[in-house]
Amino acid sequence: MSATARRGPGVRGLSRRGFLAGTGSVLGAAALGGFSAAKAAAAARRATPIGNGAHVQALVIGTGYGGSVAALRLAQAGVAVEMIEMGMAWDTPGSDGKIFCNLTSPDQRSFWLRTETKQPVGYFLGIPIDRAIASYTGILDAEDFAGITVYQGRGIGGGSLVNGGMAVTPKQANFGAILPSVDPNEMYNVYYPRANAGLGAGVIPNGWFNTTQWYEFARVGQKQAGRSGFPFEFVPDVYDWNYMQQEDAGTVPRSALAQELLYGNNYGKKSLQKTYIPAALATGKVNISPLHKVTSVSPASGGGYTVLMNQLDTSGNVVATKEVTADKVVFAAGSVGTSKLLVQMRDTGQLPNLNDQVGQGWGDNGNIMVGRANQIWDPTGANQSTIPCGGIDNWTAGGAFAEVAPLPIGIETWASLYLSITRNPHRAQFSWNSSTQKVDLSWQQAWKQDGITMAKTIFDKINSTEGTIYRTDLFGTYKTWQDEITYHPLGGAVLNQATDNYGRLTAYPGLYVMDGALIPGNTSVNPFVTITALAERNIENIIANGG
Ligand code: FAE
Repeated sequence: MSATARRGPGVRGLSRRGFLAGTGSVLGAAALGGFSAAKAAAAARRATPIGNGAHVQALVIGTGYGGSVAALRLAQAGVAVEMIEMGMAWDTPGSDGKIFCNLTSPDQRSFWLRTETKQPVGYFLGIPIDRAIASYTGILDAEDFAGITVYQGRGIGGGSLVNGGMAVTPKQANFGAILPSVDPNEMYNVYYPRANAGLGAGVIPNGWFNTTQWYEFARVGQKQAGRSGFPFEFVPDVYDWNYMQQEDAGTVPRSALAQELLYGNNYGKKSLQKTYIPAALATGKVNISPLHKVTSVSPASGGGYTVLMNQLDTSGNVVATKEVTADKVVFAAGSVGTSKLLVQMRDTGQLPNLNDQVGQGWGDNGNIMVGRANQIWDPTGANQSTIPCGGIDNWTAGGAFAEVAPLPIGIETWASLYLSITRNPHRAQFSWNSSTQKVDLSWQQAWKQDGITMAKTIFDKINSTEGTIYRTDLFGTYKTWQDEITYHPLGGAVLNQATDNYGRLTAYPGLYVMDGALIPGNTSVNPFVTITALAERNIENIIANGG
């Protein structure tokens, strides 16, 4: 009997409350095939950690978008699935009664194994605002490479725990440049709609947008875009907009309206913890082990694959090492996590036949942040929702799509903040460094200049129309552009290059890539809808063809 069958399915260490809180599970039930919340809760109650020596049918590394889609669809097809997640379960309230901390009071829960926060907007009035925290397996990882810091979510739900929830489908005209080997009709007729329904994406109600104090920052962004001749586009988000209006009315606990940004969201956001993951659990075929980090995958002598992992405590110490075997392994550890594992496995001889495209084609989705200083008569509001709702589209003419981002610090700043996605053409590669025994990334900070030039096609124009200037106090002292980070790592195991056209690592039957690593560096908009839709497409093909 398999270890899975012996233990019964569940979420190791997850409570019923953590997975079924909020309104998202209702939507998930409708969109994901009528899963039973009661069944998911029962699965969560039966949970125990994966055992050393277990044999599993399918092992999924990572619980972000790609991993959650793969687990749900495999389980619905009758396959027993073990999900392995290096981060925490995020289902237990801290001493303040909340699972997640907020932006202005970050504590140990905020960052993954750091002794000081590393906030993307790390200065105010040119003064550093990072603060000391206890080292802990917190929710946001700021992973440093030589030329860039890559922000990623850690925990069950991956990036969905920390992101802004902007659920943006790229314009179909741009799709050919994003995933050239994928049939766009199939994506736009089947898989994007399936992904958006499963994720629970929706647009802010217009009447409320126009009147609420919480979106004054976005209305200023809209007005200024229009005055400079740029379209401002409302974009869907997975936040429950009805819930946010109740927050405004004071009838429910606040989350988006309580400065919850970057470090998790306690109530209104439909993260994967409220959609795909409980739907997967409700099948009765899925188990999840949090605080387990996969370190190696190699062919097993009797067939299938040997997977090694470290079980961690909340200080990041290894408390157990485990060896399991799996018939199939799905790499869904995110662009960086999957690429690092595959490059290391190839170059240290565990998976030597992975091709030379593995590790290539990595990009930052052209991310660039900037702030503008508005005129005194254009305040952006002391009270700002943490959830963005629109962007400025200048992709075709200038290569930039700028999300109008909040700066919810509770005081009037007169600042407009933007996260731009640009058509930055540079691509980096991952490589194994035998002297440090780590995987390096060849990205250079200077490459961000192309993104800055593209973002300036929007903001130079707006500054000129408005008679305003850039803020130089948010990312350093006299530093205009945040050119040291990305929120959107993409690539490293590109579809139809490192894998076949559906994510199979063909040199090793039964190994698949299912996450942002498949996308070659840019999606023209925020990426998680495309990652989800592509995973829906790929796993359907893999299941239909028997793996
Ligand atoms: P991801 O969600 O990162 O999941 C990978 C999972 O694998 C994580 O839970 C890892 O902890 C886990 N993992 C990694 N290595 C291992 C290992 N060795 N063993 C076990 N587990 C492992 O991957 N995108 C949007 O579309 N809209 C937004 O509004 C948006 N805002 C963002 C804001 C922030 C601050 C950040 C950081 C990202 C944002 N993103 C946004 C990006 C989005 O969250 C990201 O593209 C997806 O989460 C990537 O999905 P994957 O499935 O590739």
